[in-house]
Amino acid sequence: MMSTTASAESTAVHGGHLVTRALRSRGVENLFTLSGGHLFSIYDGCKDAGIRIVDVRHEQAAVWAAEGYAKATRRPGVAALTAGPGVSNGVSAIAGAFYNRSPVTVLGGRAPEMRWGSGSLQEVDHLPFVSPLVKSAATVKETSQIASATAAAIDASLTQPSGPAFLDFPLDVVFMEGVDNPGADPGFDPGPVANGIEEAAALLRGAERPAIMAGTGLYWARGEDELRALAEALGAPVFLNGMGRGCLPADHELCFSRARGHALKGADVALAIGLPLDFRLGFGGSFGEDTKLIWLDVARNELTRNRKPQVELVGGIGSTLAALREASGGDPSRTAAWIADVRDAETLKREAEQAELDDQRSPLHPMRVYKGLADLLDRDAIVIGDGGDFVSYAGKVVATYEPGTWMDPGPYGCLGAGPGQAIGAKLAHPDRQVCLLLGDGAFGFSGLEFDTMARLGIPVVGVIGNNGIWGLEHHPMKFLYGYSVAAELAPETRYDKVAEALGCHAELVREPDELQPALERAFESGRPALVNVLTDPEVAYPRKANLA
Ligand SMILES: Cc1ncc(C[n+]2csc(CCOP(=O)(O)OP(=O)(O)O)c2C)c(N)n1
Ligand SMILES: [Mg+2]
Repeated sequence: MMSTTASAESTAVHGGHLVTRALRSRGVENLFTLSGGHLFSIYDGCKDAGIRIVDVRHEQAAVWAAEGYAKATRRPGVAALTAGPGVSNGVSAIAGAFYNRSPVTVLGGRAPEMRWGSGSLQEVDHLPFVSPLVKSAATVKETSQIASATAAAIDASLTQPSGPAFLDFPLDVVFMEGVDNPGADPGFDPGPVANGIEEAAALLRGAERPAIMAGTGLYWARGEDELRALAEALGAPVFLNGMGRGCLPADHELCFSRARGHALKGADVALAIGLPLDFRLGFGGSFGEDTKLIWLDVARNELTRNRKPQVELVGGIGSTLAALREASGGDPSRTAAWIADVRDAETLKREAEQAELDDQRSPLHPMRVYKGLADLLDRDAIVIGDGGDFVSYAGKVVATYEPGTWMDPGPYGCLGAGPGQAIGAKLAHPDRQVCLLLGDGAFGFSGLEFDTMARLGIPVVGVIGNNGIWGLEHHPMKFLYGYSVAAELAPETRYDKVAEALGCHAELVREPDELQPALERAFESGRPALVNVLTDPEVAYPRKANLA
């Protein structure tokens, strides 16, 4: 036996060990996967390296679990998918991670290189169909390159702007022996201060009605402290979306949500941080026509063509926010009247919500469910949304207090992301509450992951808003055509019994008064749990646009 790491690393080992050597070097503790023979040597490497194998029931859930882990920690999430259908099953989740900039590394099995083109089982070249959805994609053709290529893929996923990376290993290459090492972990690079600080600071200095809108890129860039300092120095109201939620606590005096439309339209200068000007911002039209827009991100984004910013800042987000604070001086009391105006708009909207939160109807109003949950969730609870209208309501009223504690599918909008993300988040933070909000339609995609939770002892608490329809499609179609097709589900389906059969704690809630005790029992059970709440199909989330 070799006794030192250095000598061990110059000994030939099989490719699976080289993969896990790279994973260890980057602090990876979990491998999310679904079995396939192409992956056996990697599993053998995990066994020796002490990396936990988390085996799920569908490959997309493996990638979503890796993403949930990454979102909860800002560390790399890693999934291993078997050749062919394993990889193609993971594609929707890879696409989601791409639009969420989630640092996920997907390792693929692959038919053997020595027989390539002879018609091996599951022989398909994955690179053409994953390449548009990842930051880097490659096939490792030499055993002696496995550790360095794996480490490079993880490093690429974490480099700002972060995002998924893909690497596949031909069966023969990953089962054979070789010598290779991952090299040093480059660590987090916050990036340089952007050019254009003076121009942007001059706008902010002169602003009477500044506003800040920050998104997912702020979170990945670890910019929350600098955001807070700048907002406080400017006296600017802050709005957050995507993974930006929680980067300023919901109860901070400058954190607003309901007044977003009012404040972004009324702002004379707006600072957009770490978000593309996509449909979530009305393609740039969420800001007023006369609002001067400063746009900051770690890389250029082609969606600035939707609305040309007055100043485009491209650089490290934290460092640039710090430089902006220094250069714009700022006197927060200057904006007191503006803040009071935004506060009024916020309060009005919150008052208008109260009747729905208190609604005592049965089946329940979705808002009533969130009122019940708000009383039970800890400040650092991780809340994950997966569904249509039920989750839109959650996005509106669930308060987020810490970075990395709100997750949804993101702009790619793929239903089914929730259970996997919840598994990854709970493994990352076993001591925190992880609450998974599910539409009944959404449950169908990944509901079998409640088996994974039960089998592996991952106590996520799921809450279904069960309205018996694909609500977000049913209501708009009815509005457009006067009827709806393909948007009906069976009413009152006992998804709780499904979860119970899989080994989870389960509850059915029909009446508002049953909600609180059922939620309490679910959290106290210490087991994965599913609370199936019957909700009113007549309630339609009031939305302006559905598809664009
Ligand atoms: C993979 C995928 N398929 C289809 C859609 C389109 N879609 C968006 S929301 C929605 C309805 C969701 O229904 P449910 O989960 O029951 O939530 P509800 O709207 O009823 O609250 C559908 C089908 C999607 N976003 N993702
Ligand atoms: Mg539904």
